[in-house]
Amino acid sequence: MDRNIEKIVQDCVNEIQNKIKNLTKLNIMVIGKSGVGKSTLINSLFRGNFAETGLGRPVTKEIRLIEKADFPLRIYDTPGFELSNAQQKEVKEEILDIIEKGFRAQDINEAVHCIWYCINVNGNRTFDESELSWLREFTQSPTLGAVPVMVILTQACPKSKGLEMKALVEKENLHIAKVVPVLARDMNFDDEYTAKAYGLETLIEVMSEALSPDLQDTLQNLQKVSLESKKKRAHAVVAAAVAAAFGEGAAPVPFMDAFMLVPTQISMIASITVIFGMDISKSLLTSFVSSVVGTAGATVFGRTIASNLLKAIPGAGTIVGGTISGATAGLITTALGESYIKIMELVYMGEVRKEELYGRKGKKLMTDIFKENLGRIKKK
Ligand SMILES: Nc1nc2c(ncn2[C@@H]2O[C@H](COP(=O)(O)OP(=O)(O)O)[C@@H](O)[C@H]2O)c(=O)[nH]1
Ligand SMILES: [Mg+2]
Repeated sequence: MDRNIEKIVQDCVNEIQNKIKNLTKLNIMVIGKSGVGKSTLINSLFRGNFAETGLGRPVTKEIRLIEKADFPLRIYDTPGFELSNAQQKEVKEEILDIIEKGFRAQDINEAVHCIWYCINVNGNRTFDESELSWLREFTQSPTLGAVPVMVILTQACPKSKGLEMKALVEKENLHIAKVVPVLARDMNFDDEYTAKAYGLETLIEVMSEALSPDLQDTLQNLQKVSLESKKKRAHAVVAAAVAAAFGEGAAPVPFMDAFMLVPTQISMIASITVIFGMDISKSLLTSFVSSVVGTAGATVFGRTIASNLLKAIPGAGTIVGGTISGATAGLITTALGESYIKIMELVYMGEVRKEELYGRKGKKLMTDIFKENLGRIKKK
């Protein structure tokens, strides 16, 4: 195998591991009576069957922390919350205490990033007044600061009832970010009727809007319900990579030195991999890199960019004076990033098995996708 390709792939693998290791941990405080569907929600939303990995360790009398080594999610769970008067007070104090400690740590990995207050819709004719009054009091605590509170209406079926309850909560004008009705898993009724799960994608959108930029990659890495949300983030990564390296006023890239492009592109590929939250093997990356590099005999990542590749892009011109313009390098990088997103999408959707991408047919598919993306740029 080409030594150059081998090195690029190894750098890519290292960069992916590095980015995963350095993902900011997302800390969610999940509050709600036992049985409302907190664990089910977490497992439906995030990869890794996280909430099944045990009860977590007690951090206070009522609150447990679920965490897993090398996993960028930590859940503060209130598994035994029953809303008796004494317990209500106690849980509130404990939650505020944990939030306060998080602030004091001055470390984003220790802060509580958002709060889910879960209320069960199923079987509720109206609200348990004590639940609303708890929430009212809780959301007025100054300690809460800017930590967003989301009210999640769990097991919200039928949908109409979920919406009814949503309107009721919203009427309260509480200090909360959003009310989101969800049905985390399909629900069967007497084998005659199945209510389909819904609302999870909306919850991811709401989370994405509420969380700081530092947590966006983490959120996407963890969530397994919204392809659209992953793609949106991945497109943004491509645009940012291109703008940073080859944006307006970027110097021409010395042609013989076009490997200057490599770190930018490797970092971009690694970020997209992290966003999709899948295990991507060295074989797949090798296959991808070599199929892209092989296109029109060009080394997109490498030292040279063949002139016939440049011909595919109007205005790119030929290689004059030993440089290619920053804009051209940007266009190629865009095509590269968008192609990789497309491949991740196919694997994510199960339309292509990873193993299928290692062989000749897989390489051909990836080459075609890359050419198609270059062609799309040509049209613009
Ligand atoms: N079909 C279906 N069952 C759910 C849903 N949410 C919760 N359940 C069921 O309700 C029960 C309690 O849920 P669980 O997640 O353990 O509640 P927790 O005590 O709040 O963590 C379990 O039997 C779940 O299977 C849902 O969205 N759909
Ligand atoms: Mg639970």
